[in-house]
Amino acid sequence: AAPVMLSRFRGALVGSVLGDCIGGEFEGAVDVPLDRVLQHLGALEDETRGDGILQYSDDTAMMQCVADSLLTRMAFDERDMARRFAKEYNLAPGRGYGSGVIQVLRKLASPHLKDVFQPAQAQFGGRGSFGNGGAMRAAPFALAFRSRADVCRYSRLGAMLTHSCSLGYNGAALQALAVHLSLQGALALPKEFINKLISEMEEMEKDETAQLDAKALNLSDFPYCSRLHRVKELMDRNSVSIEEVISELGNGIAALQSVPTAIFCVLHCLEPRDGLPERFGGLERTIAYSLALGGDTDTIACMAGAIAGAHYGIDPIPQSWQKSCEGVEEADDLARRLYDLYCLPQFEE
Ligand code: F2R
Ligand code: MG
Ligand code: MG
Repeated sequence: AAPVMLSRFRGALVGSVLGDCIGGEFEGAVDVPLDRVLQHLGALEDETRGDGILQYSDDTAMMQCVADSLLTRMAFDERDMARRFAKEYNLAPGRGYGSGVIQVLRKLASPHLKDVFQPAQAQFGGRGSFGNGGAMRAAPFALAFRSRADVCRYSRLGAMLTHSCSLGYNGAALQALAVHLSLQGALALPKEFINKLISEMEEMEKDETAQLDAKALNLSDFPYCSRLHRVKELMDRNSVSIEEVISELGNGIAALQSVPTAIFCVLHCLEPRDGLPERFGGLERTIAYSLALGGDTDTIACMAGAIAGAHYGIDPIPQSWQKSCEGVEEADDLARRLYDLYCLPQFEE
């Protein structure tokens, strides 16, 4: 039976934290043999290791800030969200933040700052960041807003607090949309799921700024649509190697090289896959496969974990995995509270 909506909400945020914590082991690795991934996952079942042994990184720290802000303000409030990012960074600066975004977070801490979007706009010589830091924390927007238009609008604005390049904020909107559709059960029809994402991104990438950014970076006119078409092509193939996925979609720290990849991981792992244990459920397969790609594993697994968790719900996620990861209980609590908020009339269209 399809999971109920509350279970999907909990699965989304818990899946996101699991991907971050479990994926952190291989972040930056070039070659990750599947044996090593399975060994790492097998160790999660060792009850003598202690609870919360795998710590979360910037991905979860910022996702918690997004969720806390939406819950407290019961709306998108850019000043509140920016303040929470800055405070969280100040409290725990060692969570593995991107080297550029640190400058933004320091500026956001200033009580004299008038425009909270300005520090992000000054990044990279005024071009803004195209990193995946906006996308990695985007899932709560899909849990707070019912309409697709609001999910897009607010996930983009939330990302713009640190990522002013359109590749950065459009990547965040794509991730939030994927979680939104997954919550609605859209992954039951994978082809329609990817087609919906493509048509939404076509609208977003028509924008003049998006076209100019793509040109400045020597990319095709509709960079996300083009990657999503590649996802579709890979889905149609009987067998796909890890090397092909990396060369077609990427596994890097840029949003363009990681958000479509995370979406592919979820789609590819809807079915059992060679090399992955038969006892694994869909979310376990998705996280295992994300790790085997190497590169930005914590973030790709975090984004894939959120989309997959929204599809499968909380119930099939192994307790041993949940117990091994720091921040799972907090994520579960945030998801329950976001569900209550989602059910309120003022969040309806
Ligand atoms: N930072 C990391 N991992 C590095 C190692 C961490 C290690 N564990 C440790 O503790 O030492 N991971 C986290 O960063 C990613 C999200 O980054 P975010 O928030 O997008 O940051 P930033 O700095 O804005 O962008 C990341 C890098 O992308 C390049 N870049 C972005 N825009 C650019 C532009 N316009 N021109 C040129 N380069 C650009 C830069 O190299 C940035 O530093 C996640 O993986 C998260 O897990
Ligand atoms: Mg990280
Ligand atoms: Mg990362």
